[in-house]
Amino acid sequence: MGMKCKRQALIFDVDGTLAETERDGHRVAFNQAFAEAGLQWHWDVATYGRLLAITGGKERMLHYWQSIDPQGARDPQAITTVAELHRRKTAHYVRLVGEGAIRLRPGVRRLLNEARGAGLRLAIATTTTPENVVALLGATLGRDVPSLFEVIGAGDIVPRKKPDPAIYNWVLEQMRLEPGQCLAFEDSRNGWLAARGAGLDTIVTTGAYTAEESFEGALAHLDGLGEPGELATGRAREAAWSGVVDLDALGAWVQSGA
Ligand code: XBP
Ligand code: MG
Repeated sequence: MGMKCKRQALIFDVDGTLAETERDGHRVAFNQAFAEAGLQWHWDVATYGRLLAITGGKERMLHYWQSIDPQGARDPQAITTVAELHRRKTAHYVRLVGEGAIRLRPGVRRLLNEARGAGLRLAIATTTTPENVVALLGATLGRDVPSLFEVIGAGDIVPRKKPDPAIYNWVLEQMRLEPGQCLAFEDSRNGWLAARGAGLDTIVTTGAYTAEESFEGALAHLDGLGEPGELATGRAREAAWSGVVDLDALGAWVQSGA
């Protein structure tokens, strides 16, 4: 089991890592919920990029509210308002991904298939709402999501979101695995800090919103997983690297660090 990459399990972030969900998925859904509620709030692409520093949709909305209307955001009703907005936002997001608005990033399906074929265990560790994960994976990978990922750690199941390591610790506990038996896949600094905090080696594949972030000490820091004819580039084990991230590549990186 897992001989090829010398680990037993791969743990994946969702937003930004499996798919570019933020700009055309979450952001659009937030704006639809705001408009529906009669709010003048609108998050353009650049504004949303800055707001991604705050992980979690409810936390992000409350932070934004505090920044534009500190007094209103202090009202005891604010938490309820945010929760209701978030329910609407989740419904919009689930509908959007169900309509096929979001595709998997290149190489994701290939690596998941290879890992499954090699008997590796797979899990999810994400900040987003569980319904969103099921909707996205259902729309992109097909219906049998629970049979592919044995553990899905998501949303409010832990009290503190990334960069806190809680969600990774929870997933490791559920799987009864030590961090050294697993590899994590992330796209953002907040996600990488969470994985690192849990003691996990991490492959970072940056995307539209995270290309400028820094990841010193990550096992690999690439622009994607790559596909034949569409190679990933970046650094692995601090050396320049270009190729397709497969179990052989992962095994070589783990090996050289052992
Ligand atoms: C993802 C997030 C999430 C989504 C919105 O971070 O921060 O908050 O933007 O999802 P990561 P919800 O990829 O590091 O897990 O609105 O469902 O919270
Ligand atoms: Mg992410």
